[in-house]
Amino acid sequence: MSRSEDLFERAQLFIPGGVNSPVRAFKSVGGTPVFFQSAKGSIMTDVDGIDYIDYIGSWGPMILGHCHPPVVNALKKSINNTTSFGAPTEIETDVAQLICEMVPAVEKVRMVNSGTEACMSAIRLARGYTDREKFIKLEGCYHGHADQFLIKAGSGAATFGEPDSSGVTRGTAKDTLIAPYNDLLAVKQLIEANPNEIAAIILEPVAGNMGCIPPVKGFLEGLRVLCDTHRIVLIFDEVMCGFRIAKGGATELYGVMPDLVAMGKIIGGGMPVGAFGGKREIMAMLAPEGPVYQAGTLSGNPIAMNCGLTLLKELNATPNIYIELEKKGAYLEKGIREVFDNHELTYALNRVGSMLSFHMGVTQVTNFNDACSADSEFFKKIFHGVLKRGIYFAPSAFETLFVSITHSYSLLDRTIHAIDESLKELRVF
Ligand code: KE4
Repeated sequence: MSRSEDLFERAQLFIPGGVNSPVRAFKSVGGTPVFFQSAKGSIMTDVDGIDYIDYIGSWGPMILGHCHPPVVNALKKSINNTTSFGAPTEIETDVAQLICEMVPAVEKVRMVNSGTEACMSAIRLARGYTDREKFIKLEGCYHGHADQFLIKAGSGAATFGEPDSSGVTRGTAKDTLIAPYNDLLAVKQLIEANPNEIAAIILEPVAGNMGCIPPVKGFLEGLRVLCDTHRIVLIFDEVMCGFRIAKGGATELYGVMPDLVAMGKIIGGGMPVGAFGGKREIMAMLAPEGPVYQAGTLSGNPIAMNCGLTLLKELNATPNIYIELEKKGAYLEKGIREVFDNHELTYALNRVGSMLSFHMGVTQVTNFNDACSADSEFFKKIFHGVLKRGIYFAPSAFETLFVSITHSYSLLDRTIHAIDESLKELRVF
């Protein structure tokens, strides 16, 4: 028995499902989750001392690789002052100012401790600003585990949402309206069916939680027009794609300005950090300035801020990082396409910069339904085929692969080769 199997058995005695976040449990791919003990750059080492090329990167934060030396040094230095004051510090303003400089839509920003907190606070703020209760979510986008996001559409896009998790009340679900991703007409119909009742539209401008799905041409622009026409707050959830697809995120890449942006992951570099920010007049509604309450004991934690400031400063000062990420993402995409084509497979591969995913058995994935119709059984076989060859993909067909700046071309070649070898092995049986 491997140490991971041992540790998983023990973990299940004390932690629900043996994990502190469901996706880690390998439920959708089967098998025992790998337990890790260390990581450096793009390599993670499991508890049996086996190395893996890591494409999760802690679900996005490790854009400059694990244990990036400047980040480690910043943490070592800051830990000697305290782990938390629970009082204002200069570094919080340094981080806030840098985010405002980097992200075009952000004029003011509030730090929180997770992407969930960032998204749920942004919705509350939009409701307070517009004095409206409903909001539109795009099917397949994930905004964290706050009740109002754990909703799926009833039959047809015009009905109210239904709870997608037990424990979420119908009272909560009725205010969450759902439309298919990339379907501007469905969003327009929801707005017309709920005149003057919708506070916000929230979406991942580049979806990463149903595999990677970019916005189709005109989709983001169309949402902007609808929000301007109907005084609806447009919220970009950039917890995953922020600071990754471009220094200024989706606004820089697609030229569409949201009213609020939810952020997370990269700004903490692996430490628990989230943030939400946007137009000054909307952010002015937030306590203690305005009537919308939001708080957090560890928000703006100085250790996490040191990590985030060090990372963001480097991203801000080194535009070549994004050129490099694009090149490496394109290299990996090309290699995977060549392997799939050589094996005469049907697949859809989506990529935006260093975020990419592939779905088997389908030719295009532009929304959640497309993603659901893919062959997830085939994905599972590829996942385990590469895992045993030392490549660690996200343990779900509904996630995204992240390339970091530390993925060398030889590691990318090893990844492409592992996929090819896995497919050859599958053909034999
Ligand atoms: P957290 O609360 O997990 O920090 O962030 C929630 C969140 C919000 N918005 C987007 C676009 C996100 O991708 C996430 C979290 N992403 C998942 C990965 N798909 C986190 C992994 C997990 O749940 O363990």
